Amino acid sequence: MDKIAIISDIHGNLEALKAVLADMDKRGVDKVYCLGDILAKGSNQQECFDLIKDKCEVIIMGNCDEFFTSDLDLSKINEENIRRINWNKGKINDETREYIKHLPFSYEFYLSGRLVRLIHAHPERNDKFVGNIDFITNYYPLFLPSEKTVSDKVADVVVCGHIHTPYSQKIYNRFIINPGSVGDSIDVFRNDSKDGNVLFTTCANYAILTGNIDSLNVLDPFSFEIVSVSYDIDKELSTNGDNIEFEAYKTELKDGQYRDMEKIYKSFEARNINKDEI
Ligand SMILES: [Mn+2]
Repeated sequence: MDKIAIISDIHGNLEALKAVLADMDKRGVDKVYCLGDILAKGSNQQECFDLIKDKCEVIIMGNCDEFFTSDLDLSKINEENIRRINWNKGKINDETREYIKHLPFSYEFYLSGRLVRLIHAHPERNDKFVGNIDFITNYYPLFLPSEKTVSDKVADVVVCGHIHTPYSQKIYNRFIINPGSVGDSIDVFRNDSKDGNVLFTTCANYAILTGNIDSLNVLDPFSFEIVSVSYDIDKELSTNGDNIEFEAYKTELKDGQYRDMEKIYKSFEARNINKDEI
């Protein structure tokens, strides 16, 4: 059987990336695929890209990869955001920028009779947020094809990242698998009286899918796992002296707390989730 590791949302965190690559070596992984968001947030974006280009057979484009390699009209953007954009844009060289610009939106393959589709966030947009805070009816569209997907088939397994929290969901005889984030793991549901150990949140996460690649036999065995690996967060932060958003980045890495919870709370409202009941 084939073992495919799937990584996502590395966000310039080299220590976390090295930790997951070392872990998958120990587990005898055959291939590594990447769901994107190599760029943004951390200082070591070029180094992460170099390693990922070397190790990954498939890389698709994340929303941050697209944003920070595109030609932006800065005239309507405020000064603070222009500084942030320029800092991130300066983290990779021209050759890398060209390469990332041409990454595909999605990728598909068969594994033990299942059509597996890789997308960064959603089949229509790489920045649309669907995840573990959604009701069951929000999940089905993740399986549907779009003009941007490779085929027009409904997927049996969708592997998507973007939300930075690992989860899996089985509905309508289909699986959603979210490997979480390698370099910027967070949990948006937080409550001091209910939270488990924060070190469970701040580990680097990735997924392994096991089955027979290219097999159309639905009776072939299929499994997946989500793997959490610790890494040296302080060492990574010690290489982020130039980070334009160091404090926000540090909070995410050390506390697993997203930097802009107001944005999350707005999305809770849109989903009729009362944040005071969490
Ligand atoms: Mn993303």
